[in-house]
Amino acid sequence: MPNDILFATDVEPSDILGLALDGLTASPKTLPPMMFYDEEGCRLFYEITRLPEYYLTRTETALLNVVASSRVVEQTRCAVLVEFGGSDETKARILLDRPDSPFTDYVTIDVAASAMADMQQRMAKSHPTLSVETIVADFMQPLSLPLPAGPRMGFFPGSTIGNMDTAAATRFMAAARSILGPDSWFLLGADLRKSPAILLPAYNDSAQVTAAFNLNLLRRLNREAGADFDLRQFRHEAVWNDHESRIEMHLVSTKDQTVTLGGQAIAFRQDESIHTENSYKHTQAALTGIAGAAGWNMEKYWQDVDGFFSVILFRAK
Ligand code: AVI
Repeated sequence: MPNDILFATDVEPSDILGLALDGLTASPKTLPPMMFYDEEGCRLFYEITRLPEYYLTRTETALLNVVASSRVVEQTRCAVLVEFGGSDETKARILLDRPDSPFTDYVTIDVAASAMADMQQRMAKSHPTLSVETIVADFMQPLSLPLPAGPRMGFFPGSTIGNMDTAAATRFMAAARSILGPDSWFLLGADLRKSPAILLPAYNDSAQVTAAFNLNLLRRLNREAGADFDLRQFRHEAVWNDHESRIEMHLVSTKDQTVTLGGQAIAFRQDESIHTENSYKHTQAALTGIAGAAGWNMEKYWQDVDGFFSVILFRAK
């Protein structure tokens, strides 16, 4: 299942080919969701976040404004904000822009080195007194990273945790706990389980931007891995898997066909799918359960009036 980490724009071409071959020779076929985020994929994802059907971004943004205007963040006395995957600082700015923000340091950890360097330049202009550091690392590993001293708050917005299965989400939260150290806090943004009548359009929008985002994976493989996918012979599909409580994205072959990749022929039957992404939709109890198993206690919980999205503040046990 595609359950690992995202936003790896700086993947080496040889890795792309190897990862794609691993997934496409497996049964059922898969491709890792981190491959979505080449330049065009990042642009399409940004468009997705502005779609009327994709309620996640605007709902989380509204909630973060509520969180920022409460005194809760200051009361943690955290001086260091550590964003996991932070090459787009838009949401962190909601916390950092407060006149009474307690943060003196903003650190981002990601594998996308070039996007983080751009972010650092933007922040240097807008926040000249804030110390901004970028760390190029895979934050799924419980490494000891050179973080500034002082109480730290981890930040993981965007419901990216939903793109991991429970085991991977628990591993991530435990890695964050060990990276941030004792006395740390963690602010998580996560989408919630709800009716498929709301969920399905968010992943199958009428402007077909999500379809373009999904199909762009094949375009990337054609360009970077020498594949010969005919994009007209695959269609985007988003389905709700109630048992697993997740939206699944697939690319479905519209006919029997053979595609070549790295000199290897990959056969597709008509209607056979490549499973490209899972987006888990948890309940509050499931989220606090995952965090609890990884060494975090829930301190405060926010959700919007519709109960669509949650922002949760955790404290290290
Ligand atoms: C990045 N991630 C939280 C998005 C999601 O909603 O799972 C990726 C996405 N896939 C399709 N639309 C958006």
